[in-house]
Formats: sequence, structure tokens, C-alpha cells
Amino acid sequence: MSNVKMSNGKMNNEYLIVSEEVQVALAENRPVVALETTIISHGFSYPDNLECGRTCEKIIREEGAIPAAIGIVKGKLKIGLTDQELVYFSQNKEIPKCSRRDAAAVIAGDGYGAATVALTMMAAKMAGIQFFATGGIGGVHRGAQDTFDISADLEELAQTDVAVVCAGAKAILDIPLTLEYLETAGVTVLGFGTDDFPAFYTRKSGCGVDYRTDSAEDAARIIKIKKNLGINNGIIIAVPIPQNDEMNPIYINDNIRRALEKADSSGIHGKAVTPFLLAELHRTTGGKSAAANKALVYNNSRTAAKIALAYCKL
Ligand code: PSU
Ligand code: MN
Repeated sequence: MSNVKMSNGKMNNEYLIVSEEVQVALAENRPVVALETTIISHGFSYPDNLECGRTCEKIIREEGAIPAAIGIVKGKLKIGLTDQELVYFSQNKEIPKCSRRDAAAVIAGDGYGAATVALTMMAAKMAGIQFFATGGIGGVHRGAQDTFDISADLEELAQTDVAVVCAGAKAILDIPLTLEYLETAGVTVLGFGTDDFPAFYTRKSGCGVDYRTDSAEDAARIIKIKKNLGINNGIIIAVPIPQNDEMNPIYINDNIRRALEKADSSGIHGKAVTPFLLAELHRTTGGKSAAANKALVYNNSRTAAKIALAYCKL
């Protein structure tokens, strides 16, 4: 693939399609926020997932930014999905979950692929999108010393210059080890209105963040300085789930423990682990974890749009 660069608004090539709206916004230095499709195809069930995708887009627009959902569509890496495509991703669980390593093979097969955090970052970077809102990043799994299960999201953060706005990492992961990994990879972790790294369903993990920022403007400034310095890996803006939507830590951690045990006894491994655990939690909590998950993704979408807007004004 030839280098994908903005030149006279033309950035598409054989393998990459950027929607007209996103191309124009980028050319005019207007804020664009990327969204992933794994959360749609594998993070929630239908129709929750469609509601989630559509609401994220609506929130981003309300804040004055342009949403760009990313996925592989008929053998092309597509940036800025149509509503019809969003519906397709939400109704087809058999669309494979695709990370960086899957992209070329899925494109070669002319198929569809749901982009993880890693692939969404990679594609966003190709198109020149600097901000990405999601739920939680993948990380070092509990027991990784035996399974080697460390999300490719962390490697992507180590090498791809996109700001990822998330609610920390799910407590299904080993959060202290995830933070250690990010430290080694040189990834700045910014707490947004918090000194404590958020644990997805709950506001605190008990692990500190490197730096705290309390406004979109301050976060944007840090991202700008990082860029100007030529520090070209990822950065995490960790936003706690809103207080009213936070789950009871004892309750959710108990459910997580049982879901992990079930994954283990059912022999679930590899990329099936995260979707399995999420679905299991949504089931055992009677939808409470899905509601919390939606609330935090909406909050992250709003925050990402605000930071992107502030960034464009710098
Ligand atoms: N966080 C969520 N829902 C999700 C995921 C994360 O709230 O569906 C997805 C993201 O796409 C992330 C992926 O990139 O799980 C991580 O998968 P793994 O642990 O296999 O790397
Ligand atoms: Mn994994």
C-alpha cells in the first residue's frame, strides 16, 4: 500500500476508504473522533450494540466533532462508516474480531472485520485522525505469566500516535501489570479528573496515574506538546465512569471472578477471552454491566470530542 497522505483531499487507495465527511473535516482542521467496531460486533448484543454505536456518534456530533467509526468492509479498511454499515456490524456477530495482525489477511479475503482498539488506532493514524474514544483498552490478562495473554492494544499504544480516551482497563485484567507494561512502552497515562487509574465499571483501581488533568484544554495541550516533541507513540486519557453509573466494586468483582473461572474451565483462550467475559458479565449481572459499559463509552465519546475540539483551537 502506498503511503496514505492527505493530498488535495484525496487519501483513498486500493485498500483504504475514508468517507467524504471525514476527509473534508480533516482537511479543514476540524475535530474528528475515531470509534471501534469490535465493541459493536463483540462487546454488546443486538440491539444494545447498535444503540451504543449510534449514541456515541450523536454525542460526538453534539459536541461539534465528526465521528469516524472504523472497520473492514468488503475487503477495505473503511474510516467513517455509514449508518447502514453500523447496522450490519451490529447484526453480525460472526464478523471476525480483527487486530493489526488480521488486517491484511481479512482484506485479501474481501471480507468484513470488526476493528479492535489496536486496529482502530492503526487505521486512524493512516487517515490522520488523532483522537479515538472507546470503552476500555485491552491489557495484560490475569495469569499472563502462564498464558502470555497480553493484548495487542498495548503494543499498538507503544508505536502508534493516537490519543485513546478510555475508562481505564477492565478489572478482568491485571491492572498493575498493564500499567507496568505501558510504562515500559513509554505510554503516558493521563488521569482525566482523577489521580487513580479507573477500572472500567468502577472509578478507581487503587493504582495511580502518572499525571492528572482536569480540563479538555490541558489534555489537548499535553497531546500537542507530545506531538511537537516528535514523541510518536500513543497516549491514554483515562476517564472514570460517571459517579451515578459506577457499579458496586464488590458486586462486579465477584461477578468477574466467576466469569474468569468459567472462561478457564470452558477452555476459552486467545481473542475469544474478552468477548466471552463481557458477555458473561452482561448475563450474570442481568444487564447492569452492559448499562454501565454504555454509560462510560458515552462519557468517553463526549470527553474525546471536547479534547479534539480544544486541540484544533491550539
Ligand atoms: N473494551 C470494551 N469492550 C470491548 C473491548 C474493549 O469495553 O469490546 C474490545 C476492544 O476492541 C479491545 C479488545 O481492543 O476488546 C481487546 O481484546 P484482546 O483482549 O483480545 O486484545
Ligand atoms: Mn488476548
